[in-house]
Amino acid sequence: MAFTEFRPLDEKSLIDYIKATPSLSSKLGDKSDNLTTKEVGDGNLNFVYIVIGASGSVVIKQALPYIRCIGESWPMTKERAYFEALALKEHGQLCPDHVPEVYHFDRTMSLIGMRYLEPPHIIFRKGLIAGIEYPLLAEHMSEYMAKTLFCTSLLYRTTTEHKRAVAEFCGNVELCRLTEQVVFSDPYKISQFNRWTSPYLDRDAEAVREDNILKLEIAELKSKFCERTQALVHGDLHTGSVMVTLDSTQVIDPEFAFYGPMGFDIGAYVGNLILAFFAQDGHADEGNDRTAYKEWILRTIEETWTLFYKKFTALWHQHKDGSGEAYLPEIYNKPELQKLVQEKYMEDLLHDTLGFGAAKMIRRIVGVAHVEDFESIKDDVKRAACERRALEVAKMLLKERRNFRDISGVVSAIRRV
Ligand code: ADP
Ligand code: SR1
Ligand code: MG
Repeated sequence: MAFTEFRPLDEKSLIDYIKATPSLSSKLGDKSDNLTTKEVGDGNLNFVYIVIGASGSVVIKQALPYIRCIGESWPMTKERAYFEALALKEHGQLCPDHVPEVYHFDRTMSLIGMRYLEPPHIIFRKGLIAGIEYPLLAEHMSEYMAKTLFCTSLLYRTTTEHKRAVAEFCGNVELCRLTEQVVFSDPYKISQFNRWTSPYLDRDAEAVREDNILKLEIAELKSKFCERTQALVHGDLHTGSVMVTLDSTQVIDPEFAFYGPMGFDIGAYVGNLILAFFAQDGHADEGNDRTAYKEWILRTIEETWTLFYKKFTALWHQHKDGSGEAYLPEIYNKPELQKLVQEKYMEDLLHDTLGFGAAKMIRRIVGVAHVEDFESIKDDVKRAACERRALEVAKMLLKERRNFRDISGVVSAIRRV
């Protein structure tokens, strides 16, 4: 069977596709008649199949021309698969230990074949709900963010290389526009897509829509999101985009990738950890009050930023005489000036991280797409109480982010709520 034009696959036609595609069939062993396939997509947008053969496995991800969790009434370009494959390859080259290998990409079919992250890998968000500690996670995530963000920025690249890459990823405009809508616009106005734990949070949602200072701040962040091409960001780096075991951390799902502010990625990740922190009281029971786990989450936030800072500035130091054109060595050659420049850069980045992180928290409480951390709390009253505390912290971080000088101050502020 030829696949010369786009068609949505199912568990059966997928087998024909694999048999006709050597880069996939070669991963699965000889007896390609004995393949098992299972659709496991629990994300918001796409279809994901696990395929197991006699001596290997692959994951096949296909984008259909709409948003899966809403349905065909919300069309969305299937070209998102192209940008996901491009970002997986680019980030995978920079940080192969933490990005699954791409085996195959078919632009016509909007289809990616990649490494199957086999059990015991689970989605990190599910681990957070279950209360599992991951000892290497901060080390791994800080490495992923430091390498991918530093090496795609002007601290490492020439302006010519950078502009060419920016131009390519400008093509992912529809996914960026989706984020503009659901993160920076809808939560601040009446929208048919918004929802929240009603009636308990009705007043809270209304307060977001009536808060002028919040609107001032979110406008500034939206402008940065749309206008700043600082690095190739993942674009959707929440805890559902990370798969983990106790010793492996893998970042999946960069279909929202584009050249944007670094703080959008770090903020998405940290913001989702803060959401997980506030959800813990809803998961507590007689056997486990989750106090120790909440401390682990706070420690993870602090270690992630601290290690990221260390690794990012180490890369900067290592490449200070390289081809990056942001701070030319002829001008910034004095150690005291380099220190000044780095401190300013990293402080601005912390403020962006807090701002974007807060925006990502707010959208998950009063916007269209919610998180399992809260959704799995069955008691509405309990869930609303957890969500309200998270919302209050997010509003504070968004408005007061410039007053924080380091991550320990942020963690203390979260603990005080
Ligand atoms: P979406 O783009 O719809 O958000 P995701 O990329 O997040 O889709 O994938 C949806 C689900 O499929 C994940 O939550 C995970 O359970 C599973 N999955 C995705 N990629 C892999 C992979 N490489 N290995 C194993 N499971 C995967
Ligand atoms: C309709 S919004 C769906 C959301 O899911 C994705 O993971 C992105 O976060 C997007 O905003
Ligand atoms: Mg996803």
